[in-house]
Amino acid sequence: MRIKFAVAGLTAMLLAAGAVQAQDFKPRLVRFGYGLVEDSNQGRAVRMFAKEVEKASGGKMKVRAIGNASLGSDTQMQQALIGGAQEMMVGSTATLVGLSPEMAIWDTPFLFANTKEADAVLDGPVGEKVKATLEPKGMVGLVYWENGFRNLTNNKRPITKLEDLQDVKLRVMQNNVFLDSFKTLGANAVPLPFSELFTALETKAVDGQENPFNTVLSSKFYEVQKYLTVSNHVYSPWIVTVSKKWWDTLSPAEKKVLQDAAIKSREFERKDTREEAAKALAEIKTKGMQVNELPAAEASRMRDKLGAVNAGIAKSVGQGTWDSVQTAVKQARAK
Ligand code: TF8
Repeated sequence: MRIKFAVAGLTAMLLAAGAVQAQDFKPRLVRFGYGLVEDSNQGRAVRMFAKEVEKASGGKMKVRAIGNASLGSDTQMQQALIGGAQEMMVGSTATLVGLSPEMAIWDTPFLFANTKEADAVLDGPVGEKVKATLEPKGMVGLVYWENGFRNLTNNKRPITKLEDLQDVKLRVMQNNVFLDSFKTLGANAVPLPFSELFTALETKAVDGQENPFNTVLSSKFYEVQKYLTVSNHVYSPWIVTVSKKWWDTLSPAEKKVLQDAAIKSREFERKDTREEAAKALAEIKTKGMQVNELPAAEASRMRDKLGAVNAGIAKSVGQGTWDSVQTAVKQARAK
């Protein structure tokens, strides 16, 4: 009995050693950039990924996590990945729409009702198909992480009805769907990179912004914003991407380490983000923000108004993708 276990143990050890064959791994430095602060759900997940890669490659692949947009805004980092000057990043799918129009599908207002639907669609065949559109553009998409349901904050007034958005100077992501959506709703929408947002709010260059609770906390928007409206108007994914130029130089074993670690990081990140989001509202209140819920009737008025925006999204992503996402959402909803 004991011998049998010992032999099994030895075999397992040899297999594990075989998996990390020295010749399969070159010493690699992976510069992994992200936009939020280190003490955020994004930062925690990048560090978890880094540890996992280092462990699985027997210390050969080192991931340097570089937060705070120190390597640039999302769009600047994308260009660095395409050019091969940076290896990896994570950022909003919304900032990729200029490169890959199909990514606009995730900006559809009120597309997902909950995270169960989001996970099923993003991790399913349509999510994969949209992710694959990045490759010909010079980036390899590994996994989607959760940024989360977006909510409005501003300094002008609590948003209790559609009309309250009138003339609110609202920062939006650099993306036409967001720009059109908020213009359609009557706000004065201003596209800005996230890295400039805090200062824009502080100097009152803009009145408000929209992001998940987690980011309102980690980026300390409560210091410069008075009202928060729980609107859940869109679910925002993050996407982990790799420079295609660099990816093509990796061995199959090195690629597998990154892919496996990415999947582990996705599970970690979503759990961590959801736990934080669940506690966030109470904390936001203790930080002094005035919180209100957008009444369901007002959310549906907004939704109706945004019908024209949806038609534009369908056009830019292609009717086929639009339809398969709608079907996938329905299937996830029925489960
Ligand atoms: C935004 C996004 C950002 C992310 C982050 C920088 O509002 O939600 O939080 O893109 O990766 O710009």
